[in-house]
Amino acid sequence: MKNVLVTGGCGFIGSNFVKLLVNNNEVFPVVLDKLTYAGNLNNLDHIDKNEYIFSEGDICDKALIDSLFKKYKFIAVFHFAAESHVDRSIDGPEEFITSNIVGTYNLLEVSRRYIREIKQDFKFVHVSTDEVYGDLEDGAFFKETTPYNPSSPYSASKASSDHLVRAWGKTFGLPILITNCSNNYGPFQFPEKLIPLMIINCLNNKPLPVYGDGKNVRDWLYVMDHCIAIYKVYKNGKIQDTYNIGGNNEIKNIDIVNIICETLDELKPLKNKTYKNLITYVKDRPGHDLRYAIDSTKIKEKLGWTPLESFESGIRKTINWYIDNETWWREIQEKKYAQNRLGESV
Ligand code: NAD
Ligand code: TDX
Repeated sequence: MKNVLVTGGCGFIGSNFVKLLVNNNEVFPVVLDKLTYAGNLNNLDHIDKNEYIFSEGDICDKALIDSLFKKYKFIAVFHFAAESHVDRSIDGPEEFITSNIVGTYNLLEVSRRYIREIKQDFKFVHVSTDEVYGDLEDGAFFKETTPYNPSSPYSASKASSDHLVRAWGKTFGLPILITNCSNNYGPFQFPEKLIPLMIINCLNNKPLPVYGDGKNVRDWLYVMDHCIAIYKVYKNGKIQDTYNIGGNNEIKNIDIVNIICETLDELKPLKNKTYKNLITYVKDRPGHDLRYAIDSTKIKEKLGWTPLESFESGIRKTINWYIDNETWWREIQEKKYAQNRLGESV
């Protein structure tokens, strides 16, 4: 089997994607991950250790990337590695500039030199976000042609990386593909993000911090549906093209929190009260985009992708996963992140 490089394969989406590759059994994943606070080797525990190779390292380390390319002769790169949390990018943007922009540049440079020498089929799949398009007015949807208008240091760094990837495609003929996806949720998501943070705070009987008035809208997609879409783009996407991926699930933050509370009221009932009593409105996130919504027509029509999971089934699966995997998140709480507020500073 031919090898592919999966950067950030110990993170939330990357580890779900490694699982998909192993199930598909068409290419062999080599995971490169720096194991930042968000990277967790436990995320790969449920996968047979013979089915992937793990290399600890930084995408900013060009010599390391070069040696991995020489050793494993990759036919593709799936580039997930990034600093991924908007709140942390407000507290400290530097890592976002380094990993998301410089790291992507390094991967592109090694890739282009490598294909010039090796002359084999190769694809560079860059995993990006709908946040590059910025705030969206009511009734509109992000299309692949929507101009970039990022609001946070995180989304600006992802926008920069997208521009670099496109430039390497146009100028050097690197066979690139870009995906821009909406908010993911599901197993192994680090509990700094809205959905796992709210589930775990409920389970710990802690306040549920809703930013601003809770009316900000995100378009939610179950993580495995995102992974399946990326794989379809890899297999059948048109080289140099971009594909938007979304769940067609526009939901206000406060409605998400209410759904989580109601589901937990049923699955883990409290005596004579509801989890909704824990809801607490807090100061808004600086630069908080009001609405995101994706138009996924292109990937649906050109590649026949459609999400398998409804929000109702996906959120129930996710809540059950966090109930069943307390050891996973307790270890994170004890060693890495105690779920305190981030990203308030301006
Ligand atoms: P995550 O924070 O859970 O995981 C990121 C992983 O990248 C971690 O394992 C971390 O250790 C690794 N990493 C970070 N910097 C690195 C470096 N310099 N070198 C090597 N490894 C490094 O993030 P996620 O939510 O899984 O997101 C993965 C990708 O998908 C990101 O590029 C993100 O922008 C994109 N994306 C995320 C979402 C979402 O809703 N989570 C939506 C669309 C796109
Ligand atoms: O405690 C919270 N309270 C709250 O109201 C947190 C953590 C978030 N929020 C709000 C802010 C957002 O409107 O919930 C919404 C979702 O927030 P996050 O989970 O932090 O995600 P978001 O900022 O939308 O970005 C996510 O989706 C796009 C990922 O973190 C990105 O990596 C991805 O690109």
